[in-house]
This record gives sequence, C-alpha cells and structure tokens, in this order.
Amino acid sequence: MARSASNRPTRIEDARLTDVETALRETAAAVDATLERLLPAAQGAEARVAEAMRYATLAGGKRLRPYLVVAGADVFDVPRAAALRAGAAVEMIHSYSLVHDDLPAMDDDDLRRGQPTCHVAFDEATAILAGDGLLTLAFEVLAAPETHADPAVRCRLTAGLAAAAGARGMVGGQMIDLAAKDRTLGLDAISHLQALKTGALITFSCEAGAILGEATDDERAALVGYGRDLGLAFQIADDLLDVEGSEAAMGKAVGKDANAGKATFVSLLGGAGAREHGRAAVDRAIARLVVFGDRAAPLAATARFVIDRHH
Ligand code: GRG
Repeated sequence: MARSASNRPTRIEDARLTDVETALRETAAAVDATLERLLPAAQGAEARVAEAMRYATLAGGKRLRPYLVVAGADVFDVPRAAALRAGAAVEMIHSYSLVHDDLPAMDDDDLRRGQPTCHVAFDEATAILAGDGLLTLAFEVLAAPETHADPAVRCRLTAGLAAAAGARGMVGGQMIDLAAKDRTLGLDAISHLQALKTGALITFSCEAGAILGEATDDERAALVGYGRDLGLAFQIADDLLDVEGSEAAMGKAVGKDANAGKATFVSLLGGAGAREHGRAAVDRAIARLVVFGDRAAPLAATARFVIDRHH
C-alpha cells in the first residue's frame, strides 16, 4: 500500500486554486459522512452530551485539517477510508478546541460556524463535557484497527496527535494567548504562539498522511516542514480576514483582535506586510514538496489557496 515518492519528477507548478475548492468540498462531504458514523445519536441519560458533540462537530466548518490529512495520504496511495478516519479524529480535536475557546472563561463568543456556540445552544457544563468527549473520542478512533492494520502505525498517529493537541502544542498556545491579554507580543512571540495554538494541529494533519503511508523519514520531514509553513500562512490569512472579512462570510465574530488591542501579524506588519509574510511562507511550503514531484500538486495548490482564501 505504502510506497516511496522520492524518485518522482519535480514539476508541481500546475496547481490550480479552483481544483482545491472542489477537492475541499468533496472531502468535506466524505469527512462529514465519516463523522456522522463516528458520532451516532445516543440514548439514555447521557444522550445530551452526545447531542452537543454532534452539534459542535457536524454543523459546518471548512474541514481544512481533514482535507490536509487526505491530500497528504494521497501522496502515498493510502486507502481513502483510513485517511478519512484520521482526518475525522483531527476534526474532533479541532471542534473541541473551538467549543472550549468559545466558553465564557476563554473568548466568550456567541457565534461559531454560523450558529450559536455550543455553550449558548446547550449550557456551559454540557459544552465542557462535549469538548472532553470529542477530545477522547479522537484517540479512540485512531487506536482502532479500522484506522490501520499495523498497531505501530496507530501508536504513531495517537502519539503525534496527543503531542500536537497538548501542552507543548495547541493547549500550550492557548495558554500563551490567554496570558498575552495583558501585554503586547512582538513578531517572534506571535510566531511562537501561532506555531503552537493553530500550527501544531495543522502540521500534524500534514504529517498524518506520511504516518499512514509509512513514508521514509525524509518524506515525513518534508510534510512536517510543509505543514509548519502552511500553518503560518493559514494564521496570517485568519488575521487578515479578522480585519477584512464579514461576520456573515466567516460565521463568527470578526474584528475581535483589533477591538481587544491584541497583537496579530496584521497589527505588527500591516495588511500588505502580513500578506507578503504569508506568501513567503507559502513559497517555502511549496519548496518542501519538491521531493514528491507531480504527486504533490494538490498540496502546492492548497498552500496558495490558504493565503488567498476569503473565509
Ligand atoms: C481551548 C485548548 C483550546 C484551544 C483553543 C485553535 C484554538 C485553540 C482556538 C481557536 C481560536 C481561533 C479563532 C484561532 C484562529 C485560527 C483558527 C483556528 C480558526 C478556526 O479554524 P478554521 O478557520 O475553522 O479552520 P472552521 O470552522 O472552518 O473549522
């Protein structure tokens, strides 16, 4: 199933943004079907938390992270069902992080993915439990034999996702972000915060395809490098959209960072400077893909899409 991609040609510039939008839409539909199966409605006294988990995960979202898992896995011809399970696990972690980020104790938001946030639609305690349930279900999914026949691969996936989501990754980034409310961060500190808070999970999404495909160390490192630069470009685009986007298009409150006086790539570099910083990250991300040749064309197109996206 797995095979080395290192001896393939290096032409990857035929990447098209419209193809990314179509592929994202198609993958989102497949991810949604997978999530629907993994998050069945429950019976009994505990049904409310299952309902809140479904509410937080199934209603919307671009599904960019699962798409990255699938696009990376495609480089190694990983069976689609396995990639979708790993992508669904990452999306569960992402959805949990949004539920907890929106809580009154954190960002206190009312709107997410175009609908009332989980704690508004249910209640605060249920939203906390729904996040906990999604966090733990993600690892249950990765640890199951349906994700990969080889227990060592399942172990690598589980450990990788745990590291990306935990205190040295997303949770650590959230801690830095909360602590930064009372002081202004510079470019290095903002870059470190980004690499942990949003970058770690995006990087793991890219790496997961290489783990599933039992890629060589060099191939896995190339996808990790690609993921780091892509994650930076994604965050810069998010900062730009926070200034330039609308609540209707984004499905969440915009202008919050500026209103809170928080430093972002845009406040530090200006709009044009931030976009240039993001484009440079995209160029670096694409350069990492040379080892994969034509097979990485969708990943190259995705990098360009991420910085130019409108929502
Ligand atoms: C609470 C442990 C914990 C972590 C929260 C990621 C995060 C950490 C909070 C989200 C805050 C935020 C709005 C960050 C900016 C970048 C980002 C992650 C945006 C949301 O991701 P998208 O655009 O959302 O992929 P969709 O809804 O499309 O999935």
